[in-house]
Amino acid sequence: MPRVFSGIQPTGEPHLGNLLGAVRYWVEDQRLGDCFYCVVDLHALTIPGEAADLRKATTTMATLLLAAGLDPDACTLFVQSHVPAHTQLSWLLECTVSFGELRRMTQFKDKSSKGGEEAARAGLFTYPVLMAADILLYDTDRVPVGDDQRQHLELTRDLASRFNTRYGQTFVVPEASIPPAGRGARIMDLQEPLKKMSKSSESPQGTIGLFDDPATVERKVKRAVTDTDSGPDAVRYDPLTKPGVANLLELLAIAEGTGIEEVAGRYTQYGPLKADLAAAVVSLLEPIQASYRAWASDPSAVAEVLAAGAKHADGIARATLARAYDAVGLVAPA
Ligand code: AQP
Repeated sequence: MPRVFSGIQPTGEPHLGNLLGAVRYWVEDQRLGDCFYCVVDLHALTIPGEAADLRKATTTMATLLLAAGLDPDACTLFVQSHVPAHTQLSWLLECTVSFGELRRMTQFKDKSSKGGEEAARAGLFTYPVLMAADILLYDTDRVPVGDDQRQHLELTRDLASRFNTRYGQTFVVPEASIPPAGRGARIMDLQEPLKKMSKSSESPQGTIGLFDDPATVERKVKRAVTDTDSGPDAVRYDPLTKPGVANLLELLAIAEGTGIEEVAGRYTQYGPLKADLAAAVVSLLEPIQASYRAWASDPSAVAEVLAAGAKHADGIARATLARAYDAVGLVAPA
């Protein structure tokens, strides 16, 4: 069975992009591989936030992943900070990566652009290295992620190969598993369809949260930015010239489990497309929200899942870390 690893940051309310670009694939994969899924709470510290919010968001995210369909009997679900090897391996990889490589990471440029590089946390700069450690600790073959993580995955592969060349075979070099174009690789913001939907978006109206109620979903979809085209040809899938419409068509095709062209062929106007999309998203979210309420009513069950997950993950992560420590010449305690 291939080893699979992926993570999600508890940095705010998870959204449709997280679900369609990543989490639904995690659920599909969980019986096809030996899967490790992680709430990467240490990554959340790279941007400003309150301790109480992080505490709450971590539990919420883990609960939501269970509600979305992760089965603790089929996969390993845990919280990153519960397994100390993540930060320990990260240091070895910080001593493997170059400053120039980290400088080229577009997510750092994007996320530091608001407050400026001078004020950005050093952790925001080095976070791709911690992500590499997350992945490499589990001898991961495949990493299901959205398209925005492509560059970080390439860096992870480079670091694994470099480490292996320098110190001898230590890590498995993982493959990124990114959904094909049009199948959730990059769900766009409904208000700014040239930007990806994001938890930290400045346009909350453009982000459909997984906890949004039906009225909110309907409002956001109805107000989604399209264009002024009209006529029988207006509803067509063309992400380059009609990004807003293309995003709506992609969302509806995924929600219905049909093809984009088939969906596009059914409409000549944006109004009915939006109405059907809103209904499809509500149907997609309702069972997740119901399951969330059930899991959330039993926090100790969630805590038990996470404790068991961390125990299992810790055993594997320790073994990989010991191999890496030995490879670089660190002397084990007597
Ligand atoms: N818009 C998106 N479309 C498809 N996939 C997406 N992912 C995120 N946004 C989209 C994928 O979701 C997984 C978890 O992402 P993350 O929370 O770890 O971090 P992120 O990629 O930085 O996501 P956000 O929502 O934009 O969070 P913030 O605002 O905190 O940075 C990943 O596999 C990601 O590719």
